[in-house]
Amino acid sequence: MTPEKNDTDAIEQDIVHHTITTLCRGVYNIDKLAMYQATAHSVRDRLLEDWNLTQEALHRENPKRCYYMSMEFLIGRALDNALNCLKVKKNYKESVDNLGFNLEDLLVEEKDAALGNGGLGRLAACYMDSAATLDYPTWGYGLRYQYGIFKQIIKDGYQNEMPDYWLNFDNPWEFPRTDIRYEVRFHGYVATKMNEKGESRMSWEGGDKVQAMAYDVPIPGFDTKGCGNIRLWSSKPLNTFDFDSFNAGDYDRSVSEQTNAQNLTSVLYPNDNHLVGKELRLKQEYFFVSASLQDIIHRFKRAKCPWKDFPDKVAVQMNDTHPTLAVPELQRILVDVEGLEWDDAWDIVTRTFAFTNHTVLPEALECWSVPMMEKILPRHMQIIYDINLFFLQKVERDFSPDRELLKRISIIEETSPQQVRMAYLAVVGSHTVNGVAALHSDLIRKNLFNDFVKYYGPEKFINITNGITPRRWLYQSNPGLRDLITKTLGSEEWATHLDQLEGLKKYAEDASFQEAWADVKFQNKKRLADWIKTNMNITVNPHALFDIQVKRIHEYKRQYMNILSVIYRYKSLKKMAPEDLEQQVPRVVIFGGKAAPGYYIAKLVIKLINSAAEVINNDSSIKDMLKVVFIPDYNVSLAEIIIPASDISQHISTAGTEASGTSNMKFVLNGGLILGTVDGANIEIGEQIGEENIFMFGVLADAVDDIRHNQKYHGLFIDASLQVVIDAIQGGEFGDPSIFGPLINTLTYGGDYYLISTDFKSYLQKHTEVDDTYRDKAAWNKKSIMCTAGMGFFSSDRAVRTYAEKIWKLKPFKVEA
Ligand code: CJB
Repeated sequence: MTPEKNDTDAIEQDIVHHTITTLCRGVYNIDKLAMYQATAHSVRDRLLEDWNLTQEALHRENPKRCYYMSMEFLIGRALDNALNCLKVKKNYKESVDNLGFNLEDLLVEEKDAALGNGGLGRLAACYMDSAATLDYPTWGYGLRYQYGIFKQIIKDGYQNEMPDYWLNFDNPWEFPRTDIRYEVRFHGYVATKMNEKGESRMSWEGGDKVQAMAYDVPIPGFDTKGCGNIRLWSSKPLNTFDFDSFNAGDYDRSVSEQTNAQNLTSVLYPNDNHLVGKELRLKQEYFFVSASLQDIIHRFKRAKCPWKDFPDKVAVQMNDTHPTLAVPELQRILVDVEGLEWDDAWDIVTRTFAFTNHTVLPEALECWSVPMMEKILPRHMQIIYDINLFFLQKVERDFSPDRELLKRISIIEETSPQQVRMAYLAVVGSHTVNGVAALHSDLIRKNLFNDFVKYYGPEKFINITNGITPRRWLYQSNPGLRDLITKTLGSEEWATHLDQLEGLKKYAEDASFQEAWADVKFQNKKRLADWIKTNMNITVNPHALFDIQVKRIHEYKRQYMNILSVIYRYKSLKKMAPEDLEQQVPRVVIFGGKAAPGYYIAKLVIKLINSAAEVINNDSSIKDMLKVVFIPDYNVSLAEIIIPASDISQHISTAGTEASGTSNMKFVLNGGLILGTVDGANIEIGEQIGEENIFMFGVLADAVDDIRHNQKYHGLFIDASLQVVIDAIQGGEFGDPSIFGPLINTLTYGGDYYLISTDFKSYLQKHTEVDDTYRDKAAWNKKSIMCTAGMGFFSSDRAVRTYAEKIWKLKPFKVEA
């Protein structure tokens, strides 16, 4: 693209051209959606030039590449990001303006690509952004769900789920690759066959086949000609139509294959940190790894390198255990299809894969029943048994013959029926395993993978603390702060060198800088307050302290504890004399997040928040000192409005349960303070920004087991403050108390597994400290500046660079114009 191509006149012409040709519309009869589409198509033309340039160069030079396999990519909207990356936003704004539209109005017409549940999927999207920006030859592989995460609707305070029809309109950000298709088999049987060399080999035969078709999603790098790619697979029927059934009048059957095949990639499983052992999910996982590996191998074979060089050309990162079937699948291809010896094949496999663990929660660890695996993937089950046998033999021979140890470390769990422990398979099949924050990596070394650490040695188990892309999470979502930082530091280089934010520290006590800083925050709070007014008809005061907790609703994340503390605050405000009430710091407590549709307790938490909000927001006696808002359908685009508006955000998981958290990083990057437990990446955030700038409370991870044990045998201690709240709920102050019975029971009769009663008092104390600090505006502003200034470490650029250097052994591959 020549520079003139990005002149405003040329851009206008392009948009008009796409209106007439791509959309087949007259320019004088065009609404916002169509204008968005025409604009998006013209931006994509520019992006595609970079995409082609990059992919052609990669094809030509054939450097080592990394493939990031993830069942989830929570990308969000693409247009604004592309405009920023290509550095054409200013001109587009002007061109769109000349055509009678406002660019900001068009941006919101785009539907989020919401192919993920929460942190894990969003992390994958941030990593793709950084890999492209840093010119690492990295592709994502995933599934093209027709329905992403459900749309959350709140009705009478309860969560209702609606399908996410994200592909209803044309999607300019994906390219169907009708020529890139692979067959994927399920079921069938295993036979013995002679290969070309006359050796006897196992062969997976029969069964049903579906086709995987590729869709490419370009991932622009920021300020580089390089453009990355996420290749998503969509299932298609192999034979589209059964004419025999059709002719025999059996119309349903004639299209049944088509329907079955398409169903495979229809919908994203809406569970976060929770395994659902469904057959369709297992099929999705295999479909995904089979298609991806066929594609990777096809590309590898073009260069005619020997198989032993495969790990020098290919690194595969498994994003959690969801892609772990790739381990037995590559082994199967190498041994059964390519005729390699088992040990040679296994050497290649274990030099290729690496595995990221994202959770220690037992309910989230994938285990597949052996009978189900045998039915759907009979050859893989045999291979997994063999991998396990050879592994256990080695452990016994080289390390310890202890039966108990061998039982503990076995990939197969001897339950009835037997289960395949996917995390163990991933460890055994990978050269490197990483956790996602320092504490989390320590915990997996000490607990989940302890036997493996002893056997393999500690080097195999490393930590790479998560990161977030500063492009989406500051540059794009917080233009006010972006411009202030750029003006202060003298350039925008910080967007790709986030450590440069350090340069803000010297202005932390500068009164006029503080004023400018605080004004940006106020404008962002106003933007959110306006959104809440327009969309929810609730009035909130932007001068109040904005206290935000947005994330998946889960017992371990303790939104329940948050709403209990809000009720406590409400009860306290109600008791106050008018002159005391006036002295309080007004608060707006904002919640957002989806609960898995089958997660009953999490859905009750949503109901309690909404019921409490209803009472509190309509109680004039507390003089607007407290407002509660549950923002429905929390997603990436809403996060971009919500996060820059926080004074305080809450990350209050029971110590040891949140692997890292990444929204904590986003809030702090945007100058929001944190109220958090000593968990996940909160700890490292405190170290980076200074412990005096973070509000931490609660028990430590290594105390949790003992406390649970004590609670079990000696009962709970319910503090008076917590009892006030329980009494209020049970007394019907927030509606029919029987509704909340099961929720209260998780505390009183359920043993309080997440230690709310233990942490409640210190949590309330921290809230008071937050209020007191907020009264001193200069002190607060200084902390806020120090927050942003200390966040350089949490750029996903740092994280991806570490993966590339320590795990993938990958070098940047710079594309020249
Ligand atoms: N995580 O979002 C998910 N889903 C899972 O099934 C397991 C873990 C989250 O991954 C994030 C990225 O590493 C972490 O920051 C977060 O703590 C973890 O819950």
